[in-house]
Amino acid sequence: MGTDKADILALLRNSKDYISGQQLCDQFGVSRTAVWKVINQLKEEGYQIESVTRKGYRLLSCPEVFSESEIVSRIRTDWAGQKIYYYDETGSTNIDAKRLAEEGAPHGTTVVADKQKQGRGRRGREWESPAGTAVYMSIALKPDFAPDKASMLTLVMALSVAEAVTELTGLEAAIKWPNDIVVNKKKVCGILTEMSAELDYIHYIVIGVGINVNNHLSEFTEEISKTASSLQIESGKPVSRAAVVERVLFYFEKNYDIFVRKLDLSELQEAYQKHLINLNTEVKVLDPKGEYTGIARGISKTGELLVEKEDGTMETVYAGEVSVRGLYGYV
Ligand code: BT5
Repeated sequence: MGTDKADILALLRNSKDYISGQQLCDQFGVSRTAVWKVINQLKEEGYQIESVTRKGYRLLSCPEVFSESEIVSRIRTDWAGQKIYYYDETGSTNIDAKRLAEEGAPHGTTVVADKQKQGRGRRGREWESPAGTAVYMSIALKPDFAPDKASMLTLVMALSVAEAVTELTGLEAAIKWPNDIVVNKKKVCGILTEMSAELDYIHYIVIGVGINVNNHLSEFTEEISKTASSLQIESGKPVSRAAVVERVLFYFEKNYDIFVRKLDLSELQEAYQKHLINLNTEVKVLDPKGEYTGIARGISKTGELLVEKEDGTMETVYAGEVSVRGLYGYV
């Protein structure tokens, strides 16, 4: 039933003209009553669907519905998000995706939630995850490359989110290496990559993405109100969360397939650097072994940040304990 609904929605969305009830029945091999039921369900969810005798149905407007069928009806990828699990509320989509991967879910399986009760950042930090405004999604991957390549996937995802946000909003989405997306110097997205592996074998990888889409400033806690923002705050317009999910999966699939060809970032470096914040400007590297400043010169093809020190030597900065700041404030 779920799929029928998504399929019918997709057909209505992609058609400018009326689609007759008969056409829907034939296409999906279901009865008139079944079609009528689905149309009514969609109307209840807030879709405005016009029905005209002898002509059929036409979709007039899609509200900001965030549901399994709204997302599934948009997806046009080969493998990323081909299977979607949608929850109104969950603990953490990363934990769900890990469980599904353990249970044998295929490569590309994606979990999306409207709200998380235990949204997590890196190293046990919290990810604020209120209902109704943001995207929380996690994609499970089952690659056959070595575990030492996995950290590059955070960068592949960061690039994909930056491309999706730029396309949907026209905003300049910048990547704060390695795992934040920043608009106008405020964090709108964080990425958490987790892996289950043996020394030389990956069981699965889960990449979790939290994107503040339609949050208002008042929805952020005091703690992050100065550093966080949302796509709506920055663009002045509400953005469809289902479209965000679809575009992120679309770009991720494209970029991942490019990445696996060489198992490095050489073919994505240029696109990545276009979005890289602080490129060719001064940054401070907060290395536990000692802080230093230098000029960010881009990323290496294995995903490290390259920082040119005053004496002209190039430092290779590995993600992990190190964090990088512009000289002023969070970015
Ligand atoms: C991250 O960690 O930025 C990774 C966040 C990943 C969240 C996604 S949501 C779907 C999936 N399921 C999960 O449970 N997690 C993933 P980190 O770099 O450690 O940044 C965390 C810090 O960002 C916090 O300590 C806050 O300062 C700030 N922060 C928390 N919530 C935020 C929000 N909604 N928007 C902007 N900043 C936030």
